[in-house]
Amino acid sequence: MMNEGVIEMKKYKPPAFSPEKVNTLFLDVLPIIKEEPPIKELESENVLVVGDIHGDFDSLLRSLTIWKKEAEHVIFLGDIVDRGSHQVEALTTILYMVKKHQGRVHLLRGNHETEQVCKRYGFMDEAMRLSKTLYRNALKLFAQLPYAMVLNQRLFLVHGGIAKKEGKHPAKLTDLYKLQKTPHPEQLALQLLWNDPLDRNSWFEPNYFRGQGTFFYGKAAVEAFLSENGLSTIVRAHEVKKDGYEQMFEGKLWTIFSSNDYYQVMPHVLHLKDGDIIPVNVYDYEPINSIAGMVDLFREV
Ligand SMILES: [Mn+2]
Repeated sequence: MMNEGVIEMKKYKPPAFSPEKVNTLFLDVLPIIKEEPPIKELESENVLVVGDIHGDFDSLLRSLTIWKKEAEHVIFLGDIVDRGSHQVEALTTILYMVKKHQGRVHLLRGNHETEQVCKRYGFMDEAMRLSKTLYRNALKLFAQLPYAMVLNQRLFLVHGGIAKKEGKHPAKLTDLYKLQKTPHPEQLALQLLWNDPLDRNSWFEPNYFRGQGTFFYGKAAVEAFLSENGLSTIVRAHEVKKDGYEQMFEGKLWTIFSSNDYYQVMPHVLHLKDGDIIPVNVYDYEPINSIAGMVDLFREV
């Protein structure tokens, strides 16, 4: 079995959370998220990027610890919920940090932050067990999450990837700035959350693996998108990678995966510092007390 050490090590689990406290937080955070544009912009030379969490509370605490110790900002690329064992707790913890450290903790939308998907892969059941109101408020939050972020006018951060517009060409940033945040994202937004790269010198091809309206994008599409928008690199999540990360197209595209709860892989985060992109194994860090202790705020009494 791979990663034996990982399986034997201590995994941090949250206590039972109070549905009332969680719901109050969701209502507090909604106006903060609502104000954010569909495509966020950020300037910082010291950023931590976290890929899919999928209810892995332990990897989340470690990722937040890395951010606290090493970086100025932390950006979650979505897919916080579904599949794993502590989805409500993971979402609650991130939203608490969004509120407490406003402007330094950023959450983007993944394809699982959508009712159609989260009613099939676990989140609806887990949230409804706590409270129906809580589930409804989570959906309201999901509908207001930004689709992507442009970092330092150079990097494009997004859950799935670039979107096909007309003919073979990718949608430009100017197209994406016009997107509306909505419970059921329109075609271009949906592609940002769902599309996958394909290691070929191609443009776009139908993505039968993900379903109708989604595409694979190849190297030609990536290079066109980057040069047409004056960007250098795409950083995305959405696909499990056995090492926790992978680069493609001579480093022009990175995939990051930060969960160990569902797929037994080594979860990583990416440290974007002074122009470098550095993969960090989350198991190199033990959760610090100020991070591990904050879950008590939501403890059921
Ligand atoms: Mn995904």
